[in-house]
Amino acid sequence: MTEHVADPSHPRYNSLLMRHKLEVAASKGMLANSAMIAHGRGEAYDYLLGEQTIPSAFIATKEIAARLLNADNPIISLNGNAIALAGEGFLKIAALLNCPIEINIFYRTPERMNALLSHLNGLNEKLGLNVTILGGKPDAKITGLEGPRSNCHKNGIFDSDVILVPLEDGDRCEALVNMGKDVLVIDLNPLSRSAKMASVTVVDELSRVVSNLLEIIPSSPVISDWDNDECLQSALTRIVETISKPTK
Ligand code: PTJ
Repeated sequence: MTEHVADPSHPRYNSLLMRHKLEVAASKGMLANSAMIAHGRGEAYDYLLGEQTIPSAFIATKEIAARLLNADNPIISLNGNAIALAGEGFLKIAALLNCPIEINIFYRTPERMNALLSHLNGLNEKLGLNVTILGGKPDAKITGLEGPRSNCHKNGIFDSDVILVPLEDGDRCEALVNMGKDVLVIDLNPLSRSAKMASVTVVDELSRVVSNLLEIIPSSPVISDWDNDECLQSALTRIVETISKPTK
């Protein structure tokens, strides 16, 4: 990144860097018009969580790593925001898991798909990886969903048994669960429909989750007896604690 964003000593440096990544991605036509609004909602929750990985989110990240490692056909489904914020990291995770990435966006246009495919393919080449990137030629539909957001690849999302979906929309999450898949969601909002519908929800900022996954996956974690409601409750408890702390 050549353009000066802010001094790394700035207290909100990470937040400014992420916003800048989204601005750059928007200028390349990669993002939905409402991408910044979605990000802003995430920032608000992140503020309330202390802008850090809370212990329950770290445990949830271990659980998703274990489930992805244990899957027969794991897949990572990425949208515009996820690719803009952490495209490189997701490619490295896919390489570790030896699984494909499928670009699957809510606001699907051929122009956005081309911009996202060429961005991820460029990163794949730059990193010297050989991750299969799907999404360009969908030949199947997510059962029970209408419109372009149901388009998917038969040898990708459709046939997967375990799917990692950062920033998923509630309807699609529900449809994927109804297809019998193990649906692993990353969402800063513990109250969202996706967070509540998922098999495992990591309530954490997706770039932090990516860094954590890159550390955790090589340690081969094992699947636990998972209680997702308890995990969501821990995040809500943390938010309540933040709000009720007296201001200095
Ligand atoms: O690229 P597309 O077409 O698939 O469109 C993507 C957006 C994000 C515009 C679309 O999916 C959307 O409108 O999303 P929502 O319904 O606003 O939901 C976004 C959810 O992600 C919210 O619950 C946010 O709290 C959460 N979120 C936003 N940024 C992050 C995040 N969670 C984790 N990490 C983030 N960086």
